[in-house]
Amino acid sequence: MNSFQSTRMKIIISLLCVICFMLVTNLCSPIVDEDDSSSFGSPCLQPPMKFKKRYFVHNYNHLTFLEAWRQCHAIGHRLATITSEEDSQLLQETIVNSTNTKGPWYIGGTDLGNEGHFIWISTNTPVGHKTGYFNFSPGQPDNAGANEHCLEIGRWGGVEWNDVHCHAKSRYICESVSPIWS
Ligand SMILES: [Ca+2]
Repeated sequence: MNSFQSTRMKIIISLLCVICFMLVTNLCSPIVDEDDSSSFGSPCLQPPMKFKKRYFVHNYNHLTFLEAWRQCHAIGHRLATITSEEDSQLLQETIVNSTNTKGPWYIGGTDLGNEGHFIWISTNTPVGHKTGYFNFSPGQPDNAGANEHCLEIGRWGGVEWNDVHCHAKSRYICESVSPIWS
C-alpha cells in the first residue's frame, strides 16, 4: 500500500467513525430517571413505558421512620410511595393479604426540614408531583405538637395518610418497582 492509498484508507476510516458516531448519538438518547425507577444501564435502551409496583408489608419489625427507610434499602426495596388511586388499591389488597391487617405502617413521605412540603424520600419527589394525588385522612396532616414530619397509613384503618412523629416505632411498608419493557 503506497502513501496515497494509506492516506485514503485513513480518511475512509475516519469518515466511517464519524458516521457511526452520528448514528449512535441519533439512535440513543440518554435515559432520564422519572419518578419510579433508577438508571436502566445502557443509554441505547429505550426507556420502559410502564412500571410494575409491588408493596411489601413488614409486620414483625417495629422501626423508626429512618430505620424503616434503611431497612427497605437493605433488602433491595424502598420505603413505599403512593402516587395514584391504583397504588392505594394495590396497597389495600396487599395489606389484606398480609399477616396482619392493622396498622399503622410507615410509608415514605416526610416534610422533615420543610414543614408542610412533603416529599417521597424514596424518589426525592414532592408528594402529589405530576399526579396531584393526595390521600390524607380528614384533618391531616395536622403536625400535632409541631412535631409530626413522617407519614404513616392505617392508624384508623384503611390506607389514608397521617403525619406522625418520626421516632415512633412502627411497622412499615416497602415497595419494589420493576420496568415493563414493551
Ligand atoms: Ca397527624
